[in-house]
Amino acid sequence: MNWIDESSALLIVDVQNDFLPGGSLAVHEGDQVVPVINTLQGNFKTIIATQDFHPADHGSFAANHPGKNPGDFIELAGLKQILWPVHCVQGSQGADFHPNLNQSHWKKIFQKGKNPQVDSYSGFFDNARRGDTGLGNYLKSIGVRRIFVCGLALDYCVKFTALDAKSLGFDTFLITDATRAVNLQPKDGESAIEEMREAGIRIVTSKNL
Ligand code: VGL
Ligand code: ZN
Repeated sequence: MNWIDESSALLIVDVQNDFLPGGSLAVHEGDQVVPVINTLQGNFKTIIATQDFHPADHGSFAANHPGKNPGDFIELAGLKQILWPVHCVQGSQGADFHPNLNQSHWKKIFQKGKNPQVDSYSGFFDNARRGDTGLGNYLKSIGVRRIFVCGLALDYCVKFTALDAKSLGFDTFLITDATRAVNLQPKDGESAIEEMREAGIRIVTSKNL
């Protein structure tokens, strides 16, 4: 109770059309986070969003690797990379935020995944931890110490964003009813929550904030 204080920020991860039902990388029930997040936004002074924003030639797209399919693995930036359907291409409707998501109080949007040579699940760093979006320094510069993470998808971008937030020293919370998992394997969402809990991230619901 009363977890939200003056130093708190709500971080809304990738609530974009391609991750919602009907999108190219649709997350089951992904649209159900929208009303929950809109209600949550009323409790925060600082609201930041991330946006997956790939060039069309991005190396994480199966379509850019002849003979490969979504779900196959390659090596990208020296890392094991799962291949995705084409999604969140810069300037496409799939990269836009859900039309009902209230954007009117957002302080800033941080885009990621713009380098075709490396994927970027976290809103802070690319997967090789070379590129930095500036999100961490920005949050520190405005006095944020506590971060509440929500959005899509729980087992990818939400998880890596929350783990990086924690590793950068922010007091980090995951809001479980404001996120949904891709679940390529049926338990991926549950495992992601367990991994976050073990890293010291607090697991909460929007009802007990
Ligand atoms: C995401 C896969 C590929 C996400 C982004 O937002 O969770 N997942 N790109
Ligand atoms: Zn992506």
